[in-house]
Amino acid sequence: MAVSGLGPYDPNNIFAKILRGEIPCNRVFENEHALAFRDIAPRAPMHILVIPKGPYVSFADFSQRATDAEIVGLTRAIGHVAHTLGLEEAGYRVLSNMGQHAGQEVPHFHVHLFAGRPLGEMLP
Ligand code: IU
Repeated sequence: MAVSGLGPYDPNNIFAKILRGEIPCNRVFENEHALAFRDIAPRAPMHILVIPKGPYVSFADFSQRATDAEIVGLTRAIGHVAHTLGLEEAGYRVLSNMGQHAGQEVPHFHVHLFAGRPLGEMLP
């Protein structure tokens, strides 16, 4: 599926390689449908990426093609990471860049989880 200039799913994108174990990541959680790992260039004290294990380019692609189980699996993974890392009391931000105008760089759907400092009113 081609959306917002991202093109069809590229099985050689960096997150696909992480999922196949070809490139290491700093893993924090994994379930049947999702993997969570620390962002390589953190923009907050806690900056974690949560990605589906399936081949989805973006949020648009994921929301249209993923199964209910995959959507639940990814959502629960985000909540589980935030809960187990103790982020709920001070708060955190969940964000996904979709396509060119949002600045999505990696063409495998991912959700950012930011925490560990006041994040301000604007997005990071
Ligand atoms: P974006 O929403 O597509 O802009 O976010 C991509 C993120 O992936 C960005 O925060 C990068 O620092 C991060 N990242 C990573 O964690 N590991 C990598 O090997 C690469 C990018 I390339």
